[in-house]
Amino acid sequence: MANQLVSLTRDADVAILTIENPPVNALSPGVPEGISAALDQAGRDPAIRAVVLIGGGRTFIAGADIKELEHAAQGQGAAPKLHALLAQIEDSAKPVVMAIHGTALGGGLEVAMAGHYRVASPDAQAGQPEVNLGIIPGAEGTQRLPRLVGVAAAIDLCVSGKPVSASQGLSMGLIDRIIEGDLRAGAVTFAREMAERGGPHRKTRDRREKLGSPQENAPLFAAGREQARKTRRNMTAPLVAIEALEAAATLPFDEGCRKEREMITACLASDQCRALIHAFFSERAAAKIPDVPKDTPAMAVGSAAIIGAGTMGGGIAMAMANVGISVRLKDSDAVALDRGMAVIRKNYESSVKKGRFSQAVMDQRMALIQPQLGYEGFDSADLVLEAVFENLALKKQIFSEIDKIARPDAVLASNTSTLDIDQIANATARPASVIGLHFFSPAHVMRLVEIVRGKATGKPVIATALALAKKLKKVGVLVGNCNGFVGNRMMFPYIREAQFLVEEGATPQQVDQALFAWGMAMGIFAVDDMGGIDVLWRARQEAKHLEKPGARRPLVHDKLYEMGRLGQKTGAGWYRYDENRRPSPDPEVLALIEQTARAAGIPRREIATEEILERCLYVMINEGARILEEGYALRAADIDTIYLAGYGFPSYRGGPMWYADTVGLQKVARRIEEFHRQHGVLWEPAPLLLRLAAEGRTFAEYDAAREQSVSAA
Ligand code: 3H9
Repeated sequence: MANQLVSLTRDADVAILTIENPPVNALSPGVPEGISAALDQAGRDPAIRAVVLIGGGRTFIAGADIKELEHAAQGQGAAPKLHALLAQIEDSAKPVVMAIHGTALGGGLEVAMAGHYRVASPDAQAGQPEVNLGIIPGAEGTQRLPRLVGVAAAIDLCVSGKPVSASQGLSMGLIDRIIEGDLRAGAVTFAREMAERGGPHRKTRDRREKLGSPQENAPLFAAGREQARKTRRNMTAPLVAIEALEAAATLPFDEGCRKEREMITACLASDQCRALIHAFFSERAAAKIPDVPKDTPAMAVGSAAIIGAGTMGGGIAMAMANVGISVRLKDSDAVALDRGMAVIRKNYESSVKKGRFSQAVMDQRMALIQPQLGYEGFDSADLVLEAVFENLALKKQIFSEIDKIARPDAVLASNTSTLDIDQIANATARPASVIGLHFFSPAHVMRLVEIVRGKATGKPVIATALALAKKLKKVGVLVGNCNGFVGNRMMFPYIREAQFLVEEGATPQQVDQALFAWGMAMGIFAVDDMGGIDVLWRARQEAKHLEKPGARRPLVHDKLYEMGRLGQKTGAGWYRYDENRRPSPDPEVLALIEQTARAAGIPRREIATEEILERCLYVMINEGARILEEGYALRAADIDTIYLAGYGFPSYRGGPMWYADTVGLQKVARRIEEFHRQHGVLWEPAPLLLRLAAEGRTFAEYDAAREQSVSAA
């Protein structure tokens, strides 16, 4: 008998097994058993000649249940066991046709590959995203995939983790037919054709024709390892996946499977896996706001009006146009507007050149962006968004202007990265409509949007912002209104500490190299040069009133600003840049640092990598703990999501707060106390951190306890 998660129906001589495990038909406990029982039943029924396996709802199978994997990774259970099911499917005397719509991911694709045939809707996708969770395809995927698509394509799928479309799948041999129209009916017809054609129906495990020879494969595996090291720096799973694919190409199927099992077991027991699973669930948890339930009415934003055609305004306009939102892009300066539109055009042209989309798509997107000097059409936009530079007085003036023009129900958003959203909101007569939408540069690429909730921001406005982030394929994280919000508030002490380190004897490249090797996408000085020395300088001027009296201040940044060394855009900042924006250390800066330190009486010494890392990371974590306790972030996990999606923090370390948990809060607190003694007031330990450390708890446990108390309330 099938069960509640898998139903068995008939279309004459074809059995249809439908998985009903919303939302994504993960292979949770009961699903493999249900498939197995239904298959058994279909096998025994003489009237049945073929079987179709299909997903109910919006998708085929999105993979193993990641909750189960999480338990296994924490040593609290075993990984899901799918091997017996896969063998049963493959050994079925009646042809089994997998009918794929939505996504066949991870274990979902592995189940599909055990079928004798695969058909798919035109918009279906299939992939092995396990590396994103720090594991490898562990249900024989590394053994069947290269048998179907060849070694090169299998390496690419397993290392990139990116899915392929149905048509790509068709051309690589993963999909046998694309079904236009009704997938279920098409799959039944296909299954009947296969039954009529007669057996034996090919088993993927028996196929070797695409596995290649050791000589052919050696350069492919070498290139794959190179790809893994470049695109998945410091990550273990992609390299292990390649090893498993090597086993597929050289060993008999069963032996390859045995190796794969050992490998996934080791991956599951790794810190990287636990961190990446944390990152997966944290990203999804961010959309859940306790006092803004899912049914809060939200507006579907279809049109936007943006003020400011600079880097941010232009990038946001592209992000909107990319998902079909029409945009009015206003700049009061005609030259700036032309320049902004030229940058947008250039970005799109470069994407067309790289084959990311066609010229026709580019034309459509360009047509959605209407440049203008005035406010015409702003009275009909769903969303009005200000993206001028960080100056509170200017932003307040703009908000008072748009207050007079915008539709009464429009959302009024500021892209401020640090400023007080309440003061901005109070420049209007409708503060409930005002919210911060802090995009990150380049806004059409970076996934993070900090959604800043002011005192008066209405719940429907928050729901609209969250829905908009999802529509833009970005990660929206709700934060409170404090200087720098969450991301930049933690970034300020981080960059400040890095500067203290160079004043004390390190060099910018030594600091950057330590951070990069540890896993950061970029060193902090390189980030400052990219963002613009003037941008940080301006943010500091706006936040001068928040400086602690008597606290040490970095000394070199102001000098770089005064010298006009504004970073990449002027060819020089902390580094010197060539015409291709490649950085090199600049003796002038090193001399400036030394001279400044000497004049200020700061003794210089050798600084070890460990100290660089501890001071840069722990100062950030300490601020994160403060933010959490003050309620400006809802969860430690939200802080992690912000750092992973917007600040180049290595995903396999789970985010700053998760990383602190893995180091151990007692150790982190002890070091912060030591730094406090050595360096003074800026290192004052956050009370929450001290408390958790004393209680032997973690930030993750703190989140879980808060979640429980919220759901109990
Ligand atoms: C694997 O298969 C291992 C095997 O090789 C070996 C085993 C031995 N499990 O993302 P969404 C939840 S590894 C459990 O917002 P979308 C998600 O948490 C797995 N839950 O929707 C969320 O819950 P909530 C390989 C899952 O439409 C809800 O579904 N597979 C799973 O934007 C909606 O998710 C993957 O890595 C899961 N597998 O995107 C695929 N998937 O509403 C991971 C989703 O409570 N999943 N949930 O917050 C995805 O990439 C996206 O979720 C997907 C849908 C593209 C499917």
